[in-house]
Amino acid sequence: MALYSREDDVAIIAVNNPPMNALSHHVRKDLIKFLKVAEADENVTAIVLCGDGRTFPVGADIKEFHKSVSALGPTIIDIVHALEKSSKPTVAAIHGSALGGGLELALGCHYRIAMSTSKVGLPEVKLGILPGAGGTQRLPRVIGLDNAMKWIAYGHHHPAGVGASLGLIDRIVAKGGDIRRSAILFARSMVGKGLGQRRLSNVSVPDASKVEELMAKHLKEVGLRTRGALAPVVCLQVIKSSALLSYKDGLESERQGMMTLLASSESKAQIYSFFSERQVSKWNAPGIANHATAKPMQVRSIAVVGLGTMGRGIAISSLKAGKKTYVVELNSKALAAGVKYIRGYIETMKKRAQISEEQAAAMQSAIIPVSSYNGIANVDLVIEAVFENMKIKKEIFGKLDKVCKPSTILASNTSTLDIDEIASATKRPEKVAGMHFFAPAHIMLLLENIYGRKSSAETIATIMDIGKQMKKITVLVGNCVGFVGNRMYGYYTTESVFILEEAAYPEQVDKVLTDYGFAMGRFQVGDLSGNDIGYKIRTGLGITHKQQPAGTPERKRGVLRYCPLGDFLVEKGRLGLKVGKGWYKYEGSRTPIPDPEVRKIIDEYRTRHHIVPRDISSEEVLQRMLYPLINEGFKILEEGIAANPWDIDMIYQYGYAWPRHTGGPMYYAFTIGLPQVLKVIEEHWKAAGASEPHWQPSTMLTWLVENHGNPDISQWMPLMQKHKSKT
Ligand code: 3H9
Repeated sequence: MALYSREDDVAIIAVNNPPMNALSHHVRKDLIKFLKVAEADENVTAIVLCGDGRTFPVGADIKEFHKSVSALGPTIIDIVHALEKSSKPTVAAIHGSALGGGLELALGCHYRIAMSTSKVGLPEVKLGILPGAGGTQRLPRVIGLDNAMKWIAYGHHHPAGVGASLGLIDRIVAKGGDIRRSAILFARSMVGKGLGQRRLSNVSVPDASKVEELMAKHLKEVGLRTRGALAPVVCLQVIKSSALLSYKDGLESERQGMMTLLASSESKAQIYSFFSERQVSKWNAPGIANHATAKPMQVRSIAVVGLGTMGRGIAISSLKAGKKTYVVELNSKALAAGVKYIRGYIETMKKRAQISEEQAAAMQSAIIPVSSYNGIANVDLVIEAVFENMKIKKEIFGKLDKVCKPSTILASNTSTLDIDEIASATKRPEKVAGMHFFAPAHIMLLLENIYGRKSSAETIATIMDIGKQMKKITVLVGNCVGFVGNRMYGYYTTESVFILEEAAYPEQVDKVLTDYGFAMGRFQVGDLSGNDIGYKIRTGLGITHKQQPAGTPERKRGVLRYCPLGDFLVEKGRLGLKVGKGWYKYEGSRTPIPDPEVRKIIDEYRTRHHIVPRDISSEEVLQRMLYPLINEGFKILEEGIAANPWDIDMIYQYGYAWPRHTGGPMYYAFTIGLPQVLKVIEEHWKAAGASEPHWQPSTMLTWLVENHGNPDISQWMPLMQKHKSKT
């Protein structure tokens, strides 16, 4: 709802719809009603619009999208026009955030004043839509076309001060000031001053003459950054109308753009992503604990064991979260190098104004270098980040268990190894868990937390809480080889080399993936992270080409199909970007260049095995890359390793750069339709049989299709649970 009050001659209309003052249908009804009251009241000379509680409205109610209620009048644009039309000065008093429809309301007001700490922006593009309450036509009239294109096509939130420098905010109220009081005084001071030029629909776009040049510039930039997404492009096209058409016609173009985008699968995927991102914090470890019942332990200090690339990034994340951070290396040279890197990184953040001088100083003084495990006996949480070797990890956990106080939680940053086995090296398995960071750990937003069979509720709640304090998208999963992310990714890489064998070169596969929306294709990613990583894992499994006794068929490992092309590459020293050659060659930059030598390796291999390369469609490449991963995702859900499909999708968006506008692997499967996905998986399974188990259809996927067709993604788990409880 909204609240109406009077302070002498000034009417105050306050949106009161916790937690974020979204402009739900009932709020919109109140706003129109109270604007009429204020307009009709002779004793009112000016009107202040504000938000109660945490914030100014942060936009339309996203929960109403794709439901009929969002279209129910009055709409936000009706309120924008009522505010603009008012004969009395209307003033938006902004605190917290004025975003989306919230900022559009403020753009309807004649004046805007804001707390210095507040943020403003039109982030609709991140929901796959555009500012649909006049924002595309009104913002360029205030801050110019160039700035409006940037703001709207990227959807960033901007400090109010930046808004003030562009003329969007008329007055800034310093931190600690009273925004409502300031707005009342400001509104009163504007009474009697003409409102003509304050009504944005009367104003023209200042840099309209540069429209074509600016369009070309922004289309190019947007194309590079938001690969394959429709909304940024439609946003730019609609903003262009503000320079070329009348306000009224521009609004019509905005309306049409909005209809197109709302109907797109992209907006549905983005809105799903918005809520999924928030849903993952409502974690559940069935039979152990959930977010609502478990209490985290207070963590004041964290020790990071191992200062390689991962350890350094984890230590920086810990320092950023304000923790006293013990950095541990037994070798003094490695310790010095790690500490030097971390200290240097903090200074760089300070230079780039990413942190203040005080924050930098606090972070520097919170670093405690340690060269023995005894030095971390009293820390609250240890995160081990040495290399991926079970024997070494168990040794370290055994030692940590002996020296650390009984309440210390011991976590491993393993990306694949069995957490229960690591925990078995200690006498405190209830205090052991996995915290799988993604490289570089201080930049990547994903944290995949793993609970073991014996992890306690408090341990799980604590690692989830630490993830939140580190400002990570923190997803809780169960224990299995590779957990969720890497277990699924394994089949993505397996299938990619089978495609090379049969039909394509690396650059052809990668192009299909980047056209789909990935920032990089699978082979470019391999080169970037180092092809030796996968080779080491395969060596651990005893399956590389070199390890086989003479006479072993090159394309088989036991009953399983195998492709040794990745082994050949590493054995020829093509480790990836770090040595200037891998699946591609690199000539002094990170740009991958298709390499005739790689083609030669593939061609010779094909000839040896009498494989005649065939034409392969982009559709087939995409299906073969993504469907095994999706199939494995269903197996993961079936086993309860992930509690919900959106947990998997968030892992993929934030850990593996899955394009957000398609939602993630599980949501993408829903968009395609589960029956269609299953059909393709079954065809491959029929053709490949037991030699390619990643094509064996998941029981859950099959059951859902046979019994429910393509049920809404929110229903997958409830339907399965119902089914399981009956059987
Ligand atoms: C729009 O305005 C379209 C218009 O152009 C015109 C249309 C015609 N609606 O994020 P938090 C919920 S599109 C419904 O955890 P924070 C959120 O789900 C909109 N619910 O807090 C969560 O619920 P729960 C354009 C919303 O402090 C709770 O509030 N605006 C909305 O980390 C707390 O949220 C945007 O895209 C909403 N609009 O971050 C801004 N917003 O507790 C969307 C939040 O059940 N909002 N909720 O999980 C945000 O980006 C963040 O909420 C914000 C605060 C940065 C403001």
